[in-house]
Amino acid sequence: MILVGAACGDDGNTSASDTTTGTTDQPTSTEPTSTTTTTDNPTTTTTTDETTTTTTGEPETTTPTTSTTTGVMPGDCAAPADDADEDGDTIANKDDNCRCDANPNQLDFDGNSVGNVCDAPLTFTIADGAPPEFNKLDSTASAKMGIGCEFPVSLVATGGDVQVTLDDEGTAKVFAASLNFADTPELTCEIPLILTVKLVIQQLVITGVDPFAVGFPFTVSDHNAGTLTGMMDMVHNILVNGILNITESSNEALAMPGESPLEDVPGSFPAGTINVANAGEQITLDFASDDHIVFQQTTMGGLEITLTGLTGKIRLRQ
Ligand SMILES: [Ca+2]
Ligand SMILES: [Ca+2]
Ligand SMILES: [Ca+2]
Repeated sequence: MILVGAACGDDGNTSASDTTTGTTDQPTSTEPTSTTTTTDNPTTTTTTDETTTTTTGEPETTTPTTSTTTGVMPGDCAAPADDADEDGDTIANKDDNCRCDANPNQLDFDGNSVGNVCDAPLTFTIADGAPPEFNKLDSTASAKMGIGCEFPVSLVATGGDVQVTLDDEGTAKVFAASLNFADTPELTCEIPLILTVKLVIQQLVITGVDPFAVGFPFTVSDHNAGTLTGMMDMVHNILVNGILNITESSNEALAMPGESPLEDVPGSFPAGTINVANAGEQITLDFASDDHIVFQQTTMGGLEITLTGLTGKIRLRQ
């Protein structure tokens, strides 16, 4: 859907908030707002859930969005609207909401007259003005060097987006395109008689590797519109990028290097729940795992940092 692309670009711009260096790629977002960040920027009209923006009223009416493209249906299909059945799904081309891909159930979750199978992925971005209890993942980091220590970490999501695809059987798959997190304040823990670890996690970005399935315990017809509530079926892989900045050691001989880049460090999200509400306008990722290992990284000095857990919600909107 075209709305998705536009919204995604705008939110990517604001989401960077205070990061000085362009952390992610997103080259397009530089021109209008540059440094205005998260204030209610008057120029852009994308703040849908604020109060009275012009675009709030039902972004998707029933048919007009696709009516402009007369002959060709989405999905790169040039089959004419005739009585033939191009994809053999028993639905004639003229009635088929996805002419070149078999979708006998004709499911259309977002009601845009294009079948799920032909829809572009639903893209959800970090919700504007989400309350603090959202967009925060609490976790625990540990530092090990023979003996270990632990300290709590609160990761605050500041941007990014997640995509959801639905098929004609009611199966959903979720893909974490990117999730950006604010830098953590300094975290300190002491490994007795060895060193004091002062750690700051900077420019943390989590990216999905593969879409992961979400199971919805309903019938197929329940997937056609409305609210979906499902469960991430299994732990799924992510990639972690960022910087572990270890700022101080109490033992000169074991002083750590100043920075330890995290670059494509394999990690994984714990299984959790997922909610897609209001015909796909909003999605909430709910993580609840106290002991799951998200990622591990060993610094040049041999100090192993482990991030475990992840409990909290990330709420996104389309
Ligand atoms: Ca057909
Ligand atoms: Ca079809
Ligand atoms: Ca659709």
